[in-house]
Amino acid sequence: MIRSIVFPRVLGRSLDDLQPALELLRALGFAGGKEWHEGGSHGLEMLAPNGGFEMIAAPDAPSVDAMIEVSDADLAYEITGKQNGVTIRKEIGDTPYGARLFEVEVSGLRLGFLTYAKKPGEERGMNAPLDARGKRFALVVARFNSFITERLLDGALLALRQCGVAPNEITIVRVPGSFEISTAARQLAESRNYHAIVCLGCLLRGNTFHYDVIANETTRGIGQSAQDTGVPHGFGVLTCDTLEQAIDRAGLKAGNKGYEAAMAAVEMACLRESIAVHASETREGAR
Ligand code: DLZ
Repeated sequence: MIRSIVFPRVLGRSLDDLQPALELLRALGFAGGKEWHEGGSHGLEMLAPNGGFEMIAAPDAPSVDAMIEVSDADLAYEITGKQNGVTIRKEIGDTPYGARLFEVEVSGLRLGFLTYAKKPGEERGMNAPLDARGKRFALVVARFNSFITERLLDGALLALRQCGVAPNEITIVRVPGSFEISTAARQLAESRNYHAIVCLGCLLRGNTFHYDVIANETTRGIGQSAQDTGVPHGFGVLTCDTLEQAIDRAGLKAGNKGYEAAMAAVEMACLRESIAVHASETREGAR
């Protein structure tokens, strides 16, 4: 049920209050994680190779000692209700950011439990745990529009870290442009060294026909590599009309597509294993 844990700390009322701590932690090598800015409040995660915490600036801040992500907050709430000595501080409910959340106090410890919005199909059928400990990943990153693709890379690395992938299990390969991604991805997939490949690029529509040709070929090449080798490929190649759209999709308004592509790669790598186990169990059962 437990997915991850974050230690939120309210350090002030405005973003400026966070700057000294942010600068120190960055200087020491903490990586920036998820950020949110909502209704005058701000949250910034700082991640160590294992674990991290979230600094908050808010006029009326929630105060929990730890925020624990679970796979099903409603079920966790039900279980919590049967425990002795637990006071519910906040009833289970929806948050403005699409999560289900409740807060408790137990032995003087104030804990929040939350589940982010469920993906379609998550409740039924075969689900892969997003636990990629011990798995190896290769990331192919286009240098063209590197201003964007390096942000996609940051997002992808964050996702892999959150799924338990060790830094030495990650290989980063840079290629000139999106057109070259599939060639490198295929070679990496054929090496059988990786559980999944994450492809990151950014195609911006210019005034030429070139854009469509490269976009089609890049997509086809990556898809074909995935199908021919059977190795999952996360598709994190942005195809945008404007730079502004690309910026939004590389970490601002529309999330970070690199993060999403890496999460998809993790899920597919885990699912591939689950399907193989299920298939062999089904075969055994049929004997
Ligand atoms: C040539 C080209 C153009 C016009 N635009 C992009 C782009 O928006 N994004 C991208 O990743 N790459 C672009 N490229 C470069 C091609 O992908 C490729 O690297 C070159 O055509 C060399 O083969």
